[in-house]
Amino acid sequence: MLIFHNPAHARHDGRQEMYRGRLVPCHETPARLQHVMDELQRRPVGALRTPGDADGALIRRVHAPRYVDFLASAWDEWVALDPANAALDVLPSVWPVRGFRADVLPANFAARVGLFSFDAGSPLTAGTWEAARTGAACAIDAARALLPGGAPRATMALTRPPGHHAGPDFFGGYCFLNNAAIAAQALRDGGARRVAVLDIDYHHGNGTQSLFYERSDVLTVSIHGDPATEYPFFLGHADEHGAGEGFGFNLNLPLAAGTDFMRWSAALDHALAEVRRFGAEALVIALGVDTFEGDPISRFRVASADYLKIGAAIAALGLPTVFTMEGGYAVAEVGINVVNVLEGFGS
Ligand code: SP5
Ligand code: ZN
Repeated sequence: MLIFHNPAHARHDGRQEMYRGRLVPCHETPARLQHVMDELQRRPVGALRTPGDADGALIRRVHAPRYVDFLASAWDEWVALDPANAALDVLPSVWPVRGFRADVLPANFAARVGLFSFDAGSPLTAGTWEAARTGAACAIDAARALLPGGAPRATMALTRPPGHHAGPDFFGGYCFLNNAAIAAQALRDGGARRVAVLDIDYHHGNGTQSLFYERSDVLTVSIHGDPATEYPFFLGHADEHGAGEGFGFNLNLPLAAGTDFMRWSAALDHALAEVRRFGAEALVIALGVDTFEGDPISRFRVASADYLKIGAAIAALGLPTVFTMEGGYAVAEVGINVVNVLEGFGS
């Protein structure tokens, strides 16, 4: 296992997210990744690498260029509005919902923050762009390291902020650039004819689904809390099968809050069978460990030891595999749970 870790991750350090009328401390913190790094010191299941420069052209084929430009300049624009803003994070407060126009780029900064986002839980900070861009570099390098001939079998983009909620031109759900989608596209570009993205984060991978919804070359599968009650609420239902060319190439497996490992792993078996049936030549796992029974914002009941079995079940597909780091907010256990998946997968 080759693990590309993001040396700039801690530069993304949000203060607060909006929750039930209050600003509360962010769940998505630098300490999460530090715990994974610490656990990798104790259990060196892979070799650590830092990424090279991000391939900006690839990022701009996955995400809309005007969105990427916005992310790159947002912090400087924010501080230019008022130097006192440097002590605050950027959070959106107005969005173009149904019937509003998204084609006209507003001159107003707050309007552009809303145009390019979908929740008020994902603060953009001084180092967000650097952290996100370096994370995308981890995803690209992790994908490209797999390509020539399939050794190593697996790689990981060990990064934050996470990525799977970020869509073609929006951030949200703590995500800014969709690392799993960028890895999948890099695998396609490198010659894998069919790539599957399997998202096992507690939350539906809405960004990844949207990015590939009309494509048949990338199968997207997500196992997640039922959006009827769970974030991100507005996508992730079982009747979303893909559109146009992509019809039949999206699979959602929503599960009720409270689901235990026995029922969760039945969904995993279903998902893995679909990946096999699709004929994937490479696999991306959007790895969130917020399915953990102790997660403070999620409601599945997966235990730490179960993550070993999850890794082994994924490995049994026998595919070149890129893992990307997504959610998981029981900070002290995030390292154990992530490294359990990698250890279960084997080298
Ligand atoms: C990558 C990822 O896992 N993103 C998840 C984003 C979830 N955002 C909404 C979280 C709602 C927080 N609820 C706070 C409960 C405090 N007790
Ligand atoms: Zn999640």
